[in-house]
Amino acid sequence: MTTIEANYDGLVGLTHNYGGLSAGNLASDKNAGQVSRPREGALQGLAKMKRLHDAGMVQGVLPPHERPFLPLLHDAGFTGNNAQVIESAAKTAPDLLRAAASSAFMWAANAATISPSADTHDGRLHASAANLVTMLHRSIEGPQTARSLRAAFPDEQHFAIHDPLPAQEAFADEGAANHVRLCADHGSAGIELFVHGRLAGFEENLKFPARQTLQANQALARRHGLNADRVVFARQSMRAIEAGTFHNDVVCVGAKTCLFFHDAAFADTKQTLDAIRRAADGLFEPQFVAVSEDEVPLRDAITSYLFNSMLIAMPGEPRLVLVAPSECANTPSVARYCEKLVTGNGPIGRVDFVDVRQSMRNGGGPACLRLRVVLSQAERTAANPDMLMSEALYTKLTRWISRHYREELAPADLADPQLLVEGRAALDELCSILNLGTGFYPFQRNG
Ligand code: SUG
Repeated sequence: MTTIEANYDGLVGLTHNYGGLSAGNLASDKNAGQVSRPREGALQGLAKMKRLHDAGMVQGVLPPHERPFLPLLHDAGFTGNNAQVIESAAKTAPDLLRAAASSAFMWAANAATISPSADTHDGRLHASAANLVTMLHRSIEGPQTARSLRAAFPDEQHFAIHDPLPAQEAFADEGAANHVRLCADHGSAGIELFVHGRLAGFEENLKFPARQTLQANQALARRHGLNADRVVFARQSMRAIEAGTFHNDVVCVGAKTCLFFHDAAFADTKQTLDAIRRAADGLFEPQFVAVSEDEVPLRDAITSYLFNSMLIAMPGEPRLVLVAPSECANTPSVARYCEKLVTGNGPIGRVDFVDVRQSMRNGGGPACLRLRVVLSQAERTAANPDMLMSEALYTKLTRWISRHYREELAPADLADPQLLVEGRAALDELCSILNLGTGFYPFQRNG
């Protein structure tokens, strides 16, 4: 077995809901207050994982975090028993309760930034859990994400799992959603493109927040021990952010030697592409697939999430496959573009549509739901097998979701203390399905 690229997907959580929590994420804003369908959302995510597993890909599972997250409510001064804390938060601070109840951890592309061992100085795979400090509801994810990653990749001889960067706006970090690795083969040294929306310390007059800083990206490249000549730092265009590109992966995705992006993605496209060519010099010839405003207006790219597709080298397929959200097939400019893409002789040979609509309504496409992890043969052997998809795990998780997840969740349901009780029972059971032990969640350790 050679080096492969695995996908670790976040399981959609039991409290999946439309909280309208993410300014600058147009879908989250548009669907705020709608009734969500957690069970359907979890099954859609699981079906995507199964599809890739069946196609011969290595597929991992990242467990949901505990929600509502009482430590946030305690820190904010709510006291009493669990039911009292939830009920008084619902009455006096409903925004805070929504943040504490968010299932946003499901978007695993934001969980961490990963540098494969072929790129790092010490020959280990480096992963940094993201601090996600820009959005309150996401700023509570980092420590539990680090725990999940340590469970999935326990052997320190092969894996270096870093805690999140300091929780300060100068280091605002949203994980792999702003990171692209290009390479000739997964196992050879590659180049890593880090994209930022702003520079720490400079006030930009932006309509929406830019969530990643250059300083965070520089720190990640340093901690991962990357070769500076093989790293590119590029800035998102202000136009893209203002149009709703809260992460670079809304307008750009890359795989192997191919970078697929919208013309509006980068502040300076020529400079970015030149830097990529220089970084790749001697390793491979980058292939750029740039989509113009005439072909696909930025607005359509953002609403359909064309670029939030998974771009993958599927076993047995000569060209890359774009696993795109089904919304792309229903957006005329994007559907036309996809036709043209596969009939051409470029690096992308097929488009496969998946239904992840429950996630899409909160601004999370197929690529948001997964964290890519390149694994050598030895690393694949060292990865925790209990967190990898199989027929048996798929069956167990399908049953677990059907038994524990609510069919519908309306905003008012977040005030129901029973949701916490149901969630804890479900996560206790999940710990035995995934073999995570008895102290994996804070509530199991502290009550
Ligand atoms: O951070 N949505 C997420 C979507 C993350 C998508 N990830 C990537 N592009 N990689 C976010 O904005 C909405 C939650 C709510 O409104 O209930 C939310 O957090």
